[in-house]
Amino acid sequence: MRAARARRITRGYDFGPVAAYVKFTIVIPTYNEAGGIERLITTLGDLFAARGLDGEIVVVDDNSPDGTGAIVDRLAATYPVRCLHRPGKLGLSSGVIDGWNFARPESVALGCMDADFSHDPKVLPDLVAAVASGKYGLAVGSRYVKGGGITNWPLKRKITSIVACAIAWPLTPIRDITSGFFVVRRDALDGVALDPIGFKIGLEVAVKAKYGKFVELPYVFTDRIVGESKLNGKEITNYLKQLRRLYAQRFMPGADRVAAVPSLQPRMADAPRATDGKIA
Ligand SMILES: Nc1nc2c(ncn2[C@@H]2O[C@H](COP(=O)(O)OP(=O)(O)OP(=O)(O)O)[C@@H](O)[C@H]2O)c(=O)[nH]1
Ligand SMILES: [Mg+2]
Repeated sequence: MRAARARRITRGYDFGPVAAYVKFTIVIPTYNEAGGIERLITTLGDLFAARGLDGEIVVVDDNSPDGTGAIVDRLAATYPVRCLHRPGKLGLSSGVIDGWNFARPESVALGCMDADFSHDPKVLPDLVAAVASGKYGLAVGSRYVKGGGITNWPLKRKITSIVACAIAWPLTPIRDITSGFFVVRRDALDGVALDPIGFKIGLEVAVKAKYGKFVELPYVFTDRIVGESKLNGKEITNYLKQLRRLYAQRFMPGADRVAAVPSLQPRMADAPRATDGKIA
């Protein structure tokens, strides 16, 4: 098994002013997020301006019936945001992968976060700075290091989250593997077959990408206050399927050939590239 090359930062950290010189793209997948998307884009845009960061925001919207995509298109005139419009609800992980392929070519770091303010925008510059420093190829926003946490979750959901992380431990030493809030070096994804199943794109990246060292930076997860959750029982089943495939690939390479369905494993380089903000 790969040696643990972790650093979990629990006290003050300073990666220097490097982030200002590194171009990055943060992808936000959306489905019916009209209630909060404008506030998130303005918050991120203002944060980038205040910190002198060269960040691009890519929203991947799946033709949300509530008009999320149109709100993003309107904001594109004022903020560093572009919307990739997909024809229907195609899933969170495939949205992030398509968004990374749609990112401007000059971005050398790629990330993702949710649209519902569960992921604290103020932590994003630190994730970028950690990757920009050159010390870490992957920076993960983490609820499960000192200083991180969760507010407003019922005990049942907290236990589900801890169990979901625990059953992935043999695959990766990253503690908060279901976080969904991270930044990775773009070249760490070159030629990597990311499986777009389900909600947990972070697990795919953590297990498959070639990022070298990683770091977990604390953030406090806040439950959404607007819009509705898209997490359902099917996504929990998808997570178990994803884990089964990853375990097979890691520990039974022969079984991998049987389990791997080519159409489910687009390479970054092979995935469709949209140039005009639309994927057919
Ligand atoms: N493009 C796209 N985005 C999606 C899809 N499913 C979920 N999302 C987005 O992915 C992000 C995470 O979804 P959430 O519904 O917040 O899931 P969650 O955070 O696990 O659940 P809650 O804690 O209840 O919010 C949000 O920005 C959603 O709008 C999808 O099929 N397509
Ligand atoms: Mg959410």
